[in-house]
Amino acid sequence: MTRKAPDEDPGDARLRVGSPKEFAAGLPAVTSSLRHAGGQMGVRRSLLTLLRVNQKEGFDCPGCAWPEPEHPHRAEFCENGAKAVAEEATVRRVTADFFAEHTLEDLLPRSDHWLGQQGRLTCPMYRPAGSDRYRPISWGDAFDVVARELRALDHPDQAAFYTSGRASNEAAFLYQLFVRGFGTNNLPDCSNMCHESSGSALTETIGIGKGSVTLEDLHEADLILVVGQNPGTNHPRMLSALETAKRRGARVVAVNPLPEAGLLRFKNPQRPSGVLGGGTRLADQFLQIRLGGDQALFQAFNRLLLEAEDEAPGTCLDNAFIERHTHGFEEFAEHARKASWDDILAATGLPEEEIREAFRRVRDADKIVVCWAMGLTQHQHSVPTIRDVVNFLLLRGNIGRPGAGLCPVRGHSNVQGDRTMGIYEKPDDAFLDALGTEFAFTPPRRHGHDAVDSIRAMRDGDVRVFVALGGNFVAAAPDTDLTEQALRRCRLTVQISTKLNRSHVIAGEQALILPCLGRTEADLRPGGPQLVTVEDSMGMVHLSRGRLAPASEELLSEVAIICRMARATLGESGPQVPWEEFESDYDRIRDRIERVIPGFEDFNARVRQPGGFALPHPPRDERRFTTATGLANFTANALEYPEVPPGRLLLQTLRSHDQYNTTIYGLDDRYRGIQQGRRVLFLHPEDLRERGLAEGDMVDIVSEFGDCVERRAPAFRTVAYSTPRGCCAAYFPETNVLVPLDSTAAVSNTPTSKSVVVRLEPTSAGA
Ligand SMILES: Nc1nc2c(c(=O)[nH]1)N[C@H]1C(S)=C(S)[C@@H](COP(=O)(O)OP(=O)(O)OC[C@H]3O[C@@H](n4cnc5c(=O)[nH]c(N)nc54)[C@H](O)[C@@H]3O)O[C@H]1N2
Ligand SMILES: Nc1nc2c(c(=O)[nH]1)N[C@H]1C(S)=C(S)[C@@H](COP(=O)(O)OP(=O)(O)OC[C@H]3O[C@@H](n4cnc5c(=O)[nH]c(N)nc54)[C@H](O)[C@@H]3O)O[C@H]1N2
Ligand SMILES: [Mo]
Repeated sequence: MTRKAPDEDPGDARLRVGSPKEFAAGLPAVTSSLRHAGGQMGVRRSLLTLLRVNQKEGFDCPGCAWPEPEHPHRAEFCENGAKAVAEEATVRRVTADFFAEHTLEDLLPRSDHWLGQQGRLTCPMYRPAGSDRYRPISWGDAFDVVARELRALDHPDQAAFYTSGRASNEAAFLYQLFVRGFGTNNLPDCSNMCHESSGSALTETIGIGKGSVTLEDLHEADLILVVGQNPGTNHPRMLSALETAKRRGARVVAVNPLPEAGLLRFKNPQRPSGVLGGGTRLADQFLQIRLGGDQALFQAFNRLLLEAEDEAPGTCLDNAFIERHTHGFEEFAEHARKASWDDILAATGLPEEEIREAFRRVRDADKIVVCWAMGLTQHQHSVPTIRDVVNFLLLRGNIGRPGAGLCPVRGHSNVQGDRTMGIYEKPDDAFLDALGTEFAFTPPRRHGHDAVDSIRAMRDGDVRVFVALGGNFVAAAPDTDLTEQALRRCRLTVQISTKLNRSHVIAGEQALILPCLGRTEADLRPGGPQLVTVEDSMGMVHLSRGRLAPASEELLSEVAIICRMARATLGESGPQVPWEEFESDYDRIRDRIERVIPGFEDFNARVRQPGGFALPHPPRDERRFTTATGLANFTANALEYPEVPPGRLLLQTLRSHDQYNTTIYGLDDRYRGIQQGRRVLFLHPEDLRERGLAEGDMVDIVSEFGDCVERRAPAFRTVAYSTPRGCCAAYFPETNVLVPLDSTAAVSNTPTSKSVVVRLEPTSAGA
């Protein structure tokens, strides 16, 4: 299958390539955020809105899930957050007139950037079967369409209900209650494509699928490993935490195929010296690892730790911890001692001396934190890789101790909270029992479809109705052509959204757009202004309250949409739920969350305390491990790394500095030196030369998966870049067309977006 480049990639003709930056943030970031915000909202509205981000009386930043410091600066936002806020608080509007003017056919070739730039959705819209465009529909009629189609299914498992990680705890809780009341566990979410590998590995080994550190732990660490993560772009506020840790003497080691700007040096825009001075050097060592080489690196560390202990018993490992709190050490150790240096060097592509130097830092450190994101989670062997990270920390008792632990850095601002609320296709019995008891119904037990399985089920005609609470499923999912066909086969697709995106354009036979309030907006109900809650990456739950006037009078909150959809669909049947009461007073929802989900005792009162409250985390709080063995599990994992046939490259699909997932803010990637274009392929200069290519040549990227399907992303401009030989990079979602649906991580079923085997072909003229 070949995908044409969209007509509408405005700047690519104007693409400019400069040199990459060594430091992140500082003055350019501040001016860039204000310029972007000013363009979307005007200067006055920008300043008033941005000043409320992450303040006590304000809203939770929709940018990412990084936690707030205890005493936020007056302006606790970063470039990333400022852009996310501006994108939502924009004054541009998509009205019914817009849809009257544009058929779906018209919208199809538009780029994601163009679609997003049209502004906020303002009224419910319906595309009836056979029509070429959306037309306005009343809310009541829209809910009747949903109810009619859901009830017409032969079985509740013929519907799937997606969630993106911005939904509040309250919306997420009611959504899964509605879905289970309807009778299915088909609750795929963005996490399936994101940190699912972390959740899988951590649940098996430490008994809870969440990281084990607080912000304070990071500040107190002796050594922080930042692995497979680009915080300068994706979690800029994390750089402040790294800076604090460094000021207190911590060392930082960055492990990444790319020398990402923020990892090397940081200028803190919230400190005068940061804006003007040379900034703080962040990474003490940079390991430029091959894609997918991280399991080998941690196996090397583990072997070296065991050898150091053999040489001087009692000096390296935390034997008391191992004895008392862990299971499986002997078997693990026997396996780990056999890790072969040949394999380690081949997999990592690193000189042995660099690994040994990093190991010396490990040895010298008492308290170690490992932070990671998509560079670890989106490979075939991601789950064993993260298990080996756990082994590494267990060896020295670095879990459940101040200044040390596991830090999977989450993406969407409430993705962790949504999971806590039960957005999960494989719920456990304890949760379902509590939910069923509280609402007097029998929840379905059969596990449901995750994101990849939902696509397969739609493709095969087994899922006929697709509902999305936020997100942009068609653009975020792998194998774009196949996913598009799958969605088009549905009887009905429903998108609950703030902004126009591709998932509105690639729709089922019938389609609904249900526009909702965003985080920044006041949610005024007859009972007064409503607050919602979210959980950050470190398990802190806190309030979020929007203040802006809604983008349109017709918008409903996510909570209201779910309550009305549930009432229309379920009628008097199913769970006993006071949907109307919930819709008018969110405190009542929180009362029930408290009764169903452990850790939310006295929810309404505690969440109103400054800073909110921390959810319990047994390994962190009391070194208690609720695994099958009742202990933290060491695991023996065979070493894996991607195999690349001769002449082929391994492609990672990543984010530019000017996007939020599928939302494209602009066409620059400042830190990597790219301006005015996104169809670029970063690769090693030798890999260019070997193919007889020069920098700037146009190539098609062709993915090779051995299933006879041609997956081609045409017309990318080559950029010579600092990356290991054989490892290249290009932006998501333009390259999702290359990620095969069946190429997923073992156990977690996460698409392997960071290791796609590709070949390059010269772009033929006229393509
Ligand atoms: N501005 C902005 N902020 C965001 C987002 C956004 O799109 N824009 N998205 C949010 C979301 S949902 C998420 S999940 C996070 C994502 O945050 P990240 O995980 O930082 O995002 P990616 O751009 O996918 O970057 C992956 C990083 O891992 C490196 N990497 C890739 N493969 C490997 C590997 O095999 N080994 C190692 N060691 N490194 C590797 C890449 O070079 C890159 O630096 O950010 C969140 N925050
Ligand atoms: N190739 C490749 N694919 C990837 C990745 C990758 O690294 N490479 N990363 C994966 C990851 S980590 C993730 S998390 C997924 C992201 O997948 P998604 O979460 O599905 O995608 P987003 O682009 O974040 O969704 C943006 C849309 O959400 C809607 N929205 C924004 N705010 C709100 C709100 O408050 N309420 C509602 N109801 N809607 C809102 C807007 O309409 C907007 O267009 O993509 C995955 N896909
Ligand atoms: Mo994510």
